[in-house]
Amino acid sequence: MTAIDNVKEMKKALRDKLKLSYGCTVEEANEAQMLRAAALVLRELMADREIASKRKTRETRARQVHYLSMEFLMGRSLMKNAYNLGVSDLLTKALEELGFRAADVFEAEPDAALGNGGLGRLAACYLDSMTTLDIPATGYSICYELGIFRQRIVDGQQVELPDDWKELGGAWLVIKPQETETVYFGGTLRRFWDSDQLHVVCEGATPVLAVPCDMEIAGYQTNHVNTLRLWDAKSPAPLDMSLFSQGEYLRAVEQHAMAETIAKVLYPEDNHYEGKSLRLKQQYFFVSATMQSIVRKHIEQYGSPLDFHEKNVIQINDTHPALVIPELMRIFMDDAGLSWDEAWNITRRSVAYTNHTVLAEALERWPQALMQTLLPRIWEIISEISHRWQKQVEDRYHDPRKTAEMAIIWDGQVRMANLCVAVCMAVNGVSALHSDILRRDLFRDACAMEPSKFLNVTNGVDHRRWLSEINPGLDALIRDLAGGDRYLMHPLELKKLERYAADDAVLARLGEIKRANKESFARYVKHTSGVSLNPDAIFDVQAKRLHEYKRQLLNVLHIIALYQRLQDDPNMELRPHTFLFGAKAAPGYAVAKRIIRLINSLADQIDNDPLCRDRLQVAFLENYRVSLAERLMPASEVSQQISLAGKEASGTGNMKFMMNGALTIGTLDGANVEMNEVLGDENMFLFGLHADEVERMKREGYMPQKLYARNETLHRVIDRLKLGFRDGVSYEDLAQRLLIDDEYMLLQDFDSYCAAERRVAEAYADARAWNRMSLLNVARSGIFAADRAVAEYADNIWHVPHR
Ligand code: 26Q
Repeated sequence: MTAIDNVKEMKKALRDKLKLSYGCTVEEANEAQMLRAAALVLRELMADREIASKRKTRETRARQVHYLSMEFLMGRSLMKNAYNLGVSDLLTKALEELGFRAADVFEAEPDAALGNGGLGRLAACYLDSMTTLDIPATGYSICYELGIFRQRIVDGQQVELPDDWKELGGAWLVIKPQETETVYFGGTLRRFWDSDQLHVVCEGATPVLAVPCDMEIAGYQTNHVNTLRLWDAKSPAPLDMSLFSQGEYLRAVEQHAMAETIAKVLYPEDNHYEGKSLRLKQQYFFVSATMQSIVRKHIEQYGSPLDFHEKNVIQINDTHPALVIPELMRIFMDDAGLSWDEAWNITRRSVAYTNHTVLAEALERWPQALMQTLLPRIWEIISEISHRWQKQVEDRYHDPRKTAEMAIIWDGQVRMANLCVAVCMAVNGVSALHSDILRRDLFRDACAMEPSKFLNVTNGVDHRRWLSEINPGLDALIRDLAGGDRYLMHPLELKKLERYAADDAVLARLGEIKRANKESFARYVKHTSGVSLNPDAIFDVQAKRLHEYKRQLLNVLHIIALYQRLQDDPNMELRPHTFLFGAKAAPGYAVAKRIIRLINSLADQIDNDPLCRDRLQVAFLENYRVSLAERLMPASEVSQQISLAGKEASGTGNMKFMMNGALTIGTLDGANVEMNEVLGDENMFLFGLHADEVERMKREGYMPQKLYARNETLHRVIDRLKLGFRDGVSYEDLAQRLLIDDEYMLLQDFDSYCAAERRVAEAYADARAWNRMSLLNVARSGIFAADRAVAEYADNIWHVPHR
């Protein structure tokens, strides 16, 4: 097996790769070229291990996990792979000795941003854990040419730019044309009998080639290597006009255009469904290619599809890959010749579904007409599943209302969540509260039919990346106090830090680490955007996608209230407070974009008011992304997790902040509830309605205008929104939205939120007590490691062994 044991070997390997791929010397190379050379060196280390891992899986006839997701938000890989392969120090030294600044080489890598937010980043964290736990697993998605857009702020407003990542980011991809699959769209169905068997074929369909671009995934302290398989779309035939007659020519052009657009771009909507035909094509494209390739490999090894479910489990990340269900049925029946019942039994036992949202607008409902024309055979199979399910529901409930609610096809729409719930062997939510809401509310009646298949697996994050790799100061402290690097494989060992909760020296050191991280983040922000952050101020951070349910606007309302208090009483005691925001808005989400503009208007106002100098600051961090989060988390002191209770399925940013010692101000929503269970009320700042209170108040009639009329502080804040700030932009529209409807109950939670913010400010005044709470947050964050979550999937859903 290829190995690199010292700096000298590493330098030689880098030189060789530079020569091979660029024909240049170290002296001639720039950072980008060196980055590619380093990627090639690490890929070579992984390649042997990957082959060995695959051989072992084959020889032991082990059950394999296939994780299907429309998104994998991988971020950068160089540091991560070097870390997992145990060569990060060697690589850093070698780069420096070759005359490079290692940091510049790492910085040259673009994020592989093939995802929107939580769901995509979760998939990336789970790939790391599955590999580290020695689980034979493969991730599948699309090799989008453009990832999530790059965000720029121009005159306070979001502008979207294309994220052309593949030029350099492609250094990690291995293209495997020999494993190409063909996916068919459209056409018409024809049936015929042949030796007593009914055959279904689709004629005149448009073929699109799916070409694998594989990314190797190294685990930590293991030789096991898994693969992330990203499918690229290609047209089967080159466009050669001279070959075609008139009619064929147009068809060929259309086919070509279809193939070329499928893998073009990631849809930038997060927690919002849009019934675009291209999105459906993307889903079927990657699902069909994936399932064909999995079944093909299975039959190659085992000779028959009948034991497919014993050797394979398909995990689907939300409903986006739900077409696996009819596609597996189709492959088993039409390609492998199984009967409906045979195909059904295998399919049902192979697929498991994770739900990530209860927001009505995020549930996928595809128009029947679109499905019929684009995927005629898939439509037929879904119709049959739907009929059989409906009969089961009727037999059980004899209730037309339930029949309507639980239907898979209804009102000209195909409801993907109901399809998954009807078919899958397991359905799970992503936090205890969210899973309860699924069982009690969204999937209540299906749950009553088969309660044992509704499970919870609380999310987790890759603590090796999100703590150890990005926060070396804290990592060193943990190693000193909690048994060296043991916590990297055993995250619950972080608990050992608790012994030092009363140790002044340790608490002081923790404070110094945070201070140094803040200074380093401030330098970075200064360097990249020109904005000066005051490191003496508390760093109070809300970083996540912009969505009304996440209530960035509530944060803004409080800041305006604080600003008005300062204007009323310029001599008031106010500890320096810096509010940081990072958020992308979906390009078509007008309200979200207005909120971004508002944050920038407010930042500008406060920045230009001498009253606020060194006391109050607001900054909007442009282009929030994985690599920026990696710099931000270690520098954060307050973590804003303030969604309306019942709306945030779990949250994962909350866990990353906690691991890095930030204290949470939050509602009892998603995984915050479980954070509260380990921290107690005394180590976080809770506020706001509980999920059941939200429901009750909505039922009984909620009237935000009354709060506006009665609450003077709130009244003034809302009036200021209407008036706007020094840039002359009025936010009357946002004010009206709050007064008329206030769907996410900002006004209701406003007072309680302001009170919690006051408790934060008071607590911060006592540095020792603050550092103690911070230490306890780090110490108790171990259960939010992805290793724990993946082990639960392995034990309770996949039934596969692990380390
Ligand atoms: C669907 C159809 C058409 C176009 C886009 C979409 C789409 C895309 C992305 C729908 C939803 C998403 C993303 C959802 C998401 O990120 N959900 C988050 O998942 C996290 C991981 O479980 C949770 O922690 C968050 O609470 C949840 O909001």
